[in-house]
Formats: sequence, C-alpha cells, structure tokens
Amino acid sequence: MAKAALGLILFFTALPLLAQKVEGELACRLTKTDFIYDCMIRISRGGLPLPGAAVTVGADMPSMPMAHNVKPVKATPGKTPGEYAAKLDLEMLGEWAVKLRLRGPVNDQLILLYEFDEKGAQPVRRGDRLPRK
Ligand SMILES: [Cu+2]
Repeated sequence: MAKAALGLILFFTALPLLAQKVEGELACRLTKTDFIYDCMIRISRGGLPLPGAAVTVGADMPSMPMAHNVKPVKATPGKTPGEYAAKLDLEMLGEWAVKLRLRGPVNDQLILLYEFDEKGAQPVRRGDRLPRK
C-alpha cells in the first residue's frame, strides 16, 4: 500500500520533469580572432530537439563578477532542428557562464558553465550547479 503510494508520487513528480526538462549544450570553436568563438547550441526538451525558439546568448564570468560586459547576441537557427548558431565575443579565456534565454515554444533560461580555451569550450562538471536567475 505504502509502496504503491510512493510509486504514484514518483510517477507524478518525475513525469512532468522528464517531459518538460529543457537542456542545452554548446560546441564552440575559437575563430582566428582572439576570444571570438563560433558556437553551435543544441537545445532539447524532454530529450528531443527543440526547434523554433528565439535564443539570446549572454556570457559572464562567475569568478569575476561585474568585470565583464558581454552584450547578449541573438542566435540564428542552424541546419538541424534544435540547433542554433551564435558568435560569442568573450574577453578572455577561462570559465564562463553562458546564459541562454529562450522564447517561443518555451520561455526559459539556461545557464551553462563552460571552460573556454584556445580550441573551444568544455562543460564544467561540478557537484552543484549555479542557481537559475
Ligand atoms: Cu574574466
């Protein structure tokens, strides 16, 4: 009885999360110009590509609050559904919090922590995530 109730609770709490969870990932390449990266952003909802969103991309350095002022740019739809392209003009190498603002099929905001180096960008894996703002 208790087990069934627990199962029911898990079902109702997990289902909307799985169905709605919006996730993003970046694939970036440093261009010939210092600190300007060509980025492909992949956005999914519930594991499926999410096309048709208006995506604005900003960036900030968590370790240097107020030190940078990167102007948010609009991403353009890529060749594949759920892909968006943006050029990020970052001011230095290091760990950046890339902020994605989504409008359209979903209104959401994602913050992706990436380490930017001479080649591209790698996700920063940590136990805890930055809180959503
Ligand atoms: Cu900095």
